Order: sequence, then C-alpha cells, then structure tokens
Amino acid sequence: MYRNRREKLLEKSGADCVVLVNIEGSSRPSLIYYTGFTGTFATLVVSGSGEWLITDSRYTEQASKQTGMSIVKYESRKNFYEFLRDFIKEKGCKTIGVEKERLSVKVFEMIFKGFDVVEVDQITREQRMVKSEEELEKIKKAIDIAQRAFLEMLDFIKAGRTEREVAAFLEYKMKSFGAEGPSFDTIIASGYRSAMPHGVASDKKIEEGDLIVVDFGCVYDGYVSDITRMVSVGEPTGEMRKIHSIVLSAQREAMKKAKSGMRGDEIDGFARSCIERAGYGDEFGHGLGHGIGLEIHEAPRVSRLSRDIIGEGMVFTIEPGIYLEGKFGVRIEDNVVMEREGVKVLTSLDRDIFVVKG
Ligand SMILES: [Mn+2]
Repeated sequence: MYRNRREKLLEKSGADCVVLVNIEGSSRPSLIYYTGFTGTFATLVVSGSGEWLITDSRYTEQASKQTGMSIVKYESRKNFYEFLRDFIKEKGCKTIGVEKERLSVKVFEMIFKGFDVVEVDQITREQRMVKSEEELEKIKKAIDIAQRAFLEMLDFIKAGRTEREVAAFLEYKMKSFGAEGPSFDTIIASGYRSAMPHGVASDKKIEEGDLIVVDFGCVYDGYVSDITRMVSVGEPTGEMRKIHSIVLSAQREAMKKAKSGMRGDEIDGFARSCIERAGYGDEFGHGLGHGIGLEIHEAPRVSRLSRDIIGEGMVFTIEPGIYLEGKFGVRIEDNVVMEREGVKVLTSLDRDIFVVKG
C-alpha cells in the first residue's frame, strides 16, 4: 500500500526523485501517508533507483518497524542539511519533487538550492484526499470516540465551571476512550463568546442562560474527527431556537443536494443561499467545510472559492454557522463521506440543542 502510494507520487511528479522532509513535524502527515512512520524527524527519498528513509538514533528502530524500508541513520557529526544535500547528489537526483508549503525558506535554501525543484504539493493533496476503506474506518473510530465523550461531558457542564474545565473534561474522556489526543484545541465558547467562530476555551465561567458552541474532535491512529454541537444551560430563547433551525436547515440542504462530481463552491452555495434567504448571509463568514484525514484541515475545500471537484471517497465536514456579535452564535458540524449517490453522514449525534440544567 505505502509502496504503491510512493510509486504513484514519483510517477506523477515527473522528477528524478521526490524528497519529503519532516523536521520537527513539518511534513509529518505526508510521511505517515507514504511510509507509516509517525515520528517527528525523518526524510523520505524516493527515486527510480531506490527508496530510503533517513532518520536519527532516536527513531531508527521505530522507523524500521513501522515502515520496513531501508533506513539510513543520520549521525550528527555533519550538519543535517549538508548531509542531505550530499545524499541526494550521491543518488544522482537532478530534478527533485518537494512539498514546498511544508518547507521553511531556510530549509529550502540549505538543502535544495541549486537543484532543479518541482512542486508536488498538489499531487500529495490529491492522493490524500480520496480515502481508502482502512482510512475511513479510522475516521469513523475517531468520530465514535468523540461522540461518546461529548455525551458524557453534558452532565459536567454547570454554571460556575470555566470553559477550560469543560474542555479538559471532554479531552480527558476522549483519551480514556482510546484517542491519541484532541485533533485541535477544543472550542468551548459560551454566551457572547459563542459568536466567535473559533473561540478556544477560555477562563470564562459558564452562566445560566448561556448558549455554548462545543467544537471538538480527536485523533485515532493518526486520523481525526471534527464535530460541533450546541449546548444550552437552561432553556434557550426563541431567538436562539430560530437561528439554530436556520443553520440546521442550511446544513440539511447541503447534505441533500451535494453530489459526487460537484465543485466545492457549488456545495457551499446550497447552505449559503439558505442562510442568505433567511437574512443572515453576512453573519456566515466562513466556508461550509473542509476535508479531514491525517490533518484537521486538508483537501478538499468546500467554500465560496473552492474549485475542488468533490468525488467519491472524499471525507469532509459540513458546518454552516450564524454569528450574532455580542449576543450568541450557532454552528452545527458533521462529518460526511461522498459516495456515488451523494453524501453519507458519518456522525450520529442528535443535532438539536442539548439543554442541560444550570
Ligand atoms: Mn471543522
């Protein structure tokens, strides 16, 4: 499987070799995708004449076990940049494929200056976008764990607790159910803070009457989930209910109309036009969704600007929202996979507002 992925990458790049550099995690998602190696320091060199995974003594054993590839051990007698430059030259590489958006200017100049470089970012993005059965299973597991943790968290939400305490409880539950960790900083945005789309949990205390955006997810065997639900402490107001039902119908519209072969901006438009018709177009400032997989935001994009064609096997979020500054905000986010007949929703949590007692 990994070898196949690497062969395809090299072939599509049109270069003599492809070099993916993971220094302190920079190209880590691609290293996992093309080799199975999960550590933070490794470089993959794929050429027509051979394949090597370069790492140091911290990881040689792990790398060999995880990948079965031939491992080259870098010893720090020589500067790593020089070592890698010499290695690539020695292997006869002239044109080199790299993931440009993963490299710092410094690393790029130190290693690749003088070589004929081609960009492979679009190739890796497109390869990773379509999920295999195995990848899909991992995402489902990440969803399952997050959903169970969310349900256990509901009882923990009380007026007087801080957002951060609630986030910590949710993350603790996800880990105890088998997650490697949260897939991003958990968002617990209560009351007026719920109008901030990315209001990461703060030391604000939750109050009676607060509507809370809970945006959460976890990592399971490298793959992520990303879900948003609304919780109300005490009965929500009529206005909260009204906004929630607009967001919900926008989400349903997108789920119903999205079909394989459509562009990201078309699918975004289904939900957006719903919200616009209700008079809240300006209050929905972000895109409708994004791909998930080894990363929390990856291809395809589902936004006003996206020209990505959404095809079978792609897994992404559908997350419309309306944010009323100074008052409250509502977002509902689910994870779906595109199939031949349309999208299949992978998340199963109820989408109504969860009402808890203060
Ligand atoms: Mn999301």
